[in-house]
Amino acid sequence: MNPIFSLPEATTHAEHVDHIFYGLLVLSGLTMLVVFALIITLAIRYRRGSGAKRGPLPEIVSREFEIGWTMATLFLFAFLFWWAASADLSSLEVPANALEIHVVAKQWMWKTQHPNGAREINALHIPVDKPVRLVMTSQDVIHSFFVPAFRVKQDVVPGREAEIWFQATKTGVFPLLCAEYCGTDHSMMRGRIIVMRQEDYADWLTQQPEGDDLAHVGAKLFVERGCSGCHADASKVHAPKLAGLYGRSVQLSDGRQVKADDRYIRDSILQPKRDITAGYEPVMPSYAGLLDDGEIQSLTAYIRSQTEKAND
Ligand code: HEC
Ligand SMILES: [Cu+2]
Repeated sequence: MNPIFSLPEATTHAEHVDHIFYGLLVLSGLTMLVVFALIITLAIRYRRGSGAKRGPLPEIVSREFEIGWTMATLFLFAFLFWWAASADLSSLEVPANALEIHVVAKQWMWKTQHPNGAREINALHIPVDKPVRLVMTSQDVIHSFFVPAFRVKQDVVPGREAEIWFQATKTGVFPLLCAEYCGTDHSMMRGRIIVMRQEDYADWLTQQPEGDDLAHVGAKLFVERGCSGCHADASKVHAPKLAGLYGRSVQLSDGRQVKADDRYIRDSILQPKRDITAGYEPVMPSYAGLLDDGEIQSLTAYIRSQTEKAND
């Protein structure tokens, strides 16, 4: 429990953020005390009519003292910068074993999907003491995924994928809010994060209707939207085979090498003319406006699953 605001500290990140917050609070408090103490003593000492000496400053402050205290404050502030930056940077490095959950924001709800396909609306069940990675996108306007107890706030922008991760340290139910004004019912765009014991989460998951997982939905789209017409093994069109693509480095026709990650695949689908794979003609049509973000996530999951199969 955070002693001042009685807001639970429910992730490892929250503890880190709070330490920095209290560190800064104490430091600012001390600075303020020193400043006020000086103002008050000097105001009394040099008040009108007092007998205090007002001649030129005596030369008591040595050069070493000046350099010393300048360096000390410099180091203090460099330390503060490092301390706060390291918390932010570690929140960017997702642990490899993190549970991947997809989140789609829309006016006015949060839709979440677990790796096995189970879906929820305005709710997210997660296991405690396990890193969880959220891959988030918006179907319409900018929303912001805000869980105060986790000290996590991430804008979710249409046309992009945002990623955050956290590791819950306490079981319980914590409010989820949208922190970006997104229209009439913005204030109703709320949900609950339910942190469960790991066994309970596993049980809960088996009780959910299976739902098609992303890769299955993607496999269907791959055929329905005509991708397979060019990319299938049997196709007559000269197009790259996508099995084994995910995570590999791709040689582009302009000589650059890029890694085939989620972003590359997304760009390949929406702006195929931008990065042309070496050895192929730029004949792939753009799917911008034809596929929504959820469909692109599904297609990406499908392409990734093909790679996992190829590697098995
Ligand atoms: C008209 C044939 C055609 C269709 C339809 C097509 N593609 Fe492509 N695709 C290509 C060709 C040719 C390339 C290689 C040239 C390039 O990079 O644009 C390519 C490249 C790609 C790449 C990058 C592959 C690599 O090795 O770097 C991805 C990913 C991809 N397509 C996915 C898709 C998806 C998903 C769909 C369906 C939504 C689709 N394509 C539909 C022809 C097609
Ligand atoms: Cu919103």
